[in-house]
Amino acid sequence: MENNFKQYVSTILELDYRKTIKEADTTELYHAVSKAVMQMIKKDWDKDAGSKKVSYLSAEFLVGRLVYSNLLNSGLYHTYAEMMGENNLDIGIFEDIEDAALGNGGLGRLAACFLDSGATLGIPLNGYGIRYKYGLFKQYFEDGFQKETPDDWQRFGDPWSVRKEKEKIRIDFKNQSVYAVPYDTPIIGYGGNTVNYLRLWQAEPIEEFDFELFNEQKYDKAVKNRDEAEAISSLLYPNDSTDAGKKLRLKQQYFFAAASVRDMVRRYKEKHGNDFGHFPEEYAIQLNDTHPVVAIPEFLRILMEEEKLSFAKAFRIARETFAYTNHTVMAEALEKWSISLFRAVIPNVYKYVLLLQRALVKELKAFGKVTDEAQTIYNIIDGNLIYMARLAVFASHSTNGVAGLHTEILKKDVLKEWYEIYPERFQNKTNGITQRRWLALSNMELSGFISDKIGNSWILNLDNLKKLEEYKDNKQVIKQYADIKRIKKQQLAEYIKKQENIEIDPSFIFDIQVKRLHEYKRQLLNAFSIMDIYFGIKEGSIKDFTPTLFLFGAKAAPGYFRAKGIIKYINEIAKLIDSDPDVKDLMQVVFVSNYNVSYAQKLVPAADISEQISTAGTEASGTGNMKFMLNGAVTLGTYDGANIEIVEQAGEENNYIFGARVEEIEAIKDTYNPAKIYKSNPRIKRVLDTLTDGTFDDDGTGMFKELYDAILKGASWHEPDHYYLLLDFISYTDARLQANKDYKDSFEFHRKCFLNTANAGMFSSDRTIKEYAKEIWGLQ
Ligand code: B1H
Repeated sequence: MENNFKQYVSTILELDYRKTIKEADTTELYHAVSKAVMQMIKKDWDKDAGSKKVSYLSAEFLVGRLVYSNLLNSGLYHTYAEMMGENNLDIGIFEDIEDAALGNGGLGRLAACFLDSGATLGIPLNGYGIRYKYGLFKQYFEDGFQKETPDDWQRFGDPWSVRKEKEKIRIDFKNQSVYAVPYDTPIIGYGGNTVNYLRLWQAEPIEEFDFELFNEQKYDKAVKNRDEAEAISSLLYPNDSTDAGKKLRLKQQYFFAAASVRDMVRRYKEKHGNDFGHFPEEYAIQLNDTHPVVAIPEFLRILMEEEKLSFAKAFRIARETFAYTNHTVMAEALEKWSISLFRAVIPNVYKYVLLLQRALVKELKAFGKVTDEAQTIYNIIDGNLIYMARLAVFASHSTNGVAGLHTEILKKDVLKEWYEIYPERFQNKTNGITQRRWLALSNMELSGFISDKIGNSWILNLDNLKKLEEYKDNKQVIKQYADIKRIKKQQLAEYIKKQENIEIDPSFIFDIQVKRLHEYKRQLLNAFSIMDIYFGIKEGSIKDFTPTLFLFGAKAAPGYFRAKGIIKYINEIAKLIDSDPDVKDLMQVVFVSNYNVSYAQKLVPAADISEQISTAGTEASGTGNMKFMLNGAVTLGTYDGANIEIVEQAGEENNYIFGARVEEIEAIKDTYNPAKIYKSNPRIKRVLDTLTDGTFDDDGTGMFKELYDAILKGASWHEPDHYYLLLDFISYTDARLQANKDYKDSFEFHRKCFLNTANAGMFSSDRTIKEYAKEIWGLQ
C-alpha cells in the first residue's frame, strides 16, 4: 500500500509534468500527492452506504487546507513524510497552498468538523453546499486599517474535487435558468474505511453563449447570460451574522437547497421508485441554520407538483425528514425574506410557503391559538415578510441549539412560543471539534507526549484523555508538558516573523483572542483592558507584571464600520506600546493579518490564555474555546456559550471566569447606565477618553469618536454600551491580573493547563455527531 502511494506520486508527476519528484515545484507536487491519495481511497469512496444517509445542508464549509488532514486520515501521512525525507524535501511545503475558506467562521468550521467525525465514525453523513469561486476575502492592514482582496482559492487548482458533469441539475428561477454542476470532494474518515462526500454545486449557464449574438460580434451580450449564471456561485457573503438581504443571496440559497433536494429525490427514485412514504427511512436532512431552509417548501413542491402527493402526505414526509439547527440568537441573522423579493425570484416555491402558513394556522387552532393576535408571533408569513426560522421549526421534527445555555435561551426567549407548543422538538447538541485536525495535526508535539503517556486511543475516543489526570501532580510530567507549549510558542514566533515581520518573545505569556470581529465578542473590551493595564504599569499601581503578548486575529465584514474601527484602535494601541520604552518589555500587542484555519492551527497550540469574553447570552457556543482548551490554554472568559460547559469539565479553579451572568444582565438592563460608570470610575474614564483625547489618530475617519459614542450615547438602533463592556470592565482586568500573577508559579499554572487538556474529551465532535445520529437522525 505504501509503495503504491509513492509509485502513484511518481507516475502522476511523470505523466502530467514529465518531472521527477526532485524536479517538481510545490504546486506540481501538491497535485501529485493529492491525486495519489484520491487514487488510494477510490475503492472506499465508490461504496454505497446501503443504510439511512444524512445530508448536511450548509451555505458554508470551512474545510481549510485539506492535504495534510487527508494524508493523516487516510493513514498515508507517515509514508508521505518518509517520501519527502528520502528526497530531501520539507514536509511543510504545502503550507504555501491556500486554505479552502468557503465559510465565515464557527458555523462553517463546525460543518467541516462534523464531516470529519461522521466519516471517522462510519456514519454516512454527506455535505451539500456551494462551490464559491471566491471564499472569504483575504485581509491585510494598511496603516492599521483593514483592507480586503479576493480569495482566489483555486489558484493552485482543486485536486481534491471531481466534477460530476452527468449529475448536473437544472435550477429554474423566475427569469433565469442555470445548471447546478456538482463537484465532489472525498471526506476521508480517520483510519480510511469510510469515505463520504462533500458535494458543492457550481452555477453554470445552460448555454455557454448565444451563438447568433457571437456571430454578430455582440460579444458582451453573447456572454451576459453566462456571467449572470456564474454570479450565483461566485462569492461567499463575508457577513458573519448579519443578513446581506440581497436578491443574489436568496438565489444562492435556493440554488443549493433545490439542487441538493433534487439530488436526493433522484437517488431515492432510482432505488425505491415512486413510493415516497419511505423517504425518511432513507434520508435525514440537517439544515445548518436558516440559510438552507428554503429546501423544505422546495421539497413539498417536488412531491406535490411532480410526484402528485397530497399536501398532508408530503408534509408528513418533510417533517420526518428535516431537522433544524439554530446557531445564533442575533435577530438580524435569522433569515427573513420580503414576500415581493421571494416571489420575484421563486414564485413557484412561494405557493408552498403559503400552504405551510395555512397548515400552521390550522395546527395553532388545535392548540387553542384561535385569534389573530395569538397567531401573529407564530406566523411564517407576517406583514410583508417570510420568517425562515419559524418555517423551519414548524415543518421539521427537531430544533436544536449548539450549547446548553444557548438551547435554554431558545426555549425561554428567542423561540419560547414554539417551545410552548412543541416542547418535545427542542434539544441541545453542544458543539464539538475534531481532535484529528485540532490536536493530532496541529500539535504533533503534544500528541506525541499524550500518546507516550496514555496510548493513542484518544484519536478515536477523546474521553480517554481523562487518563492523563493520573499525572496531574507529577512535577516532571507537568514540566514536559510546559516545555511543549514553549516549543509551540517558539514555532509561532518564527511564523509571525515570516508572515507579519514582527518579532515576538516566546518567554512572554501568550494571551490570544482569535475569532470574527463582532461587537458582541467584545474585542473592544480586551483593548480597553490592555489600555487599563498599560496605564496601571506606567503609574506604578500594577507591579510585578509578567510580560504578556496580547495577540488578536479577526476579520471584520467589509461593510461593518464599527468593527473596522476596533481593528484600527487595536493597531494603534500596538503602535503606542511598541514605542513606549516604559512598557515595551512588559507588554506587546500584535494583530495578525488574514486569520484563517491554517493560522489557527499555529496560534491555538501556542496560547497560554484563551480569550472568550462575549457578553453573557450572546455567543451561542463558540468552538475556538474548545480548541484552546484541548491544547492546554486556560480560559479567560464569561459565563457564555460552551464556556460554561468547559469550566464544568475542567474545573472553575483551573480557569478564569468573570463578569455578569445572563440573569444579572437581565435584571439590570432597564436601569443600566454606562455614562454613570464612566463618570464615577477614573480608570474607565481614562481608557475611554483615549478614543477622543488625541492619544490615537484614526486618520480623520471619525471611527474612534463613533466607538466612544456607541458606548456612552448609543445610536438610533441600540442603547448605549449595548454589550455591557463597562459593566464587566473591572472584573475582567481583575481576572486577567490574577492569571498574570498565577503564571509566576509555573507548576501551578501549567497544571491548570494540563487539566484542561485532560478534561477536553466531551468537546470532540465525535461525541456531538453520535448525539445527532441517535437523537435526531434516528441511526443506530
Ligand atoms: C454562528 C452564524 C452565522 N451563528 C449568519 N450564526 C451568517 C449567521 O453570513 N451569515 O449570514 C454567518 C454565520 N455563525 C456561530 O456558529 C456562532 O456565533 C458560534 O457561537 C457557534 O459556535 C457557531 C457554530 O455553532
